[in-house]
Amino acid sequence: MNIDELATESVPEGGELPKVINKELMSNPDNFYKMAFEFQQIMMIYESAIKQIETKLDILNKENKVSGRRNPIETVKSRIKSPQSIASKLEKKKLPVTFDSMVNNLQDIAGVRVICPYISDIYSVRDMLLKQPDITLLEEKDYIKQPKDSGYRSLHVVIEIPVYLSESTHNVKVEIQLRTIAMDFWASLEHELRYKTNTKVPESVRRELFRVAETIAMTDREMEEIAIELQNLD
Ligand code: 0O2
Repeated sequence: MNIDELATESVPEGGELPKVINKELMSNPDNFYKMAFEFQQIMMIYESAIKQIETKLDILNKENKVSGRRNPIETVKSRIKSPQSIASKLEKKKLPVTFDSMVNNLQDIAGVRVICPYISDIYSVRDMLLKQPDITLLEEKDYIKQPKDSGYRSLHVVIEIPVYLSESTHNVKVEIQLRTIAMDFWASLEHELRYKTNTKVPESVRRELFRVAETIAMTDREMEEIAIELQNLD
């Protein structure tokens, strides 16, 4: 079966996600190819949504540059959630591991991380994005004002953006995590430490990580105060 034939085939609704090893799928190659093709199509739409957000952020950056203003965005990182992560998140939430289920229940298949120099930049970038008419805010979690028990800080917004294809339009959810360089430093290392540890992280280490997060948060606030002080000298 070639790819054009696959495109015209109707795919059964709510097919199982193609996991890396799935004996049932592997024993039926036609079924496997159909699902792999549908999965690829879905992921292409999520990738397009990410591209649109990246372009918007790039334009905002360029606008600030030509206006001679300080850049509120340090770095932008994007990722599409891997099939394994999608399947394990659905399983963890006791939801069906199907295409419909992942599209309807997961908000972070497309993820964009915006790293900003200062805390106030996070809220400026958020406002600049949400002002745009094709972006709809679905959910906001402010882990800066209310940090997680771990000490984790970031502003999470889930937005919806239309992706226009040749014959259809898809409203796609994208999770945007906005954080400072300091918050990102903590979150990246803490994530790696947890990932590398096979055993449960001891309570003493959790407390230590929390304490470091507090120190980092204080440094963030101090850096912002210094920046404001210098700005006022101009
Ligand atoms: P990955 O690989 O980063 O994508 P939900 O996603 O809404 O179903 P929840 O727990 O309400 O579940 O989501 P939340 O807490 O708003 O966001 C989850 C994401 O935030 C995580 O994604 C991490 O990226 C980040 N995050 C949340 N808490 C912590 C933390 O304590 N430490 C670090 N380093 N990151 C955190 P995933 O899905 O875990 O993984």
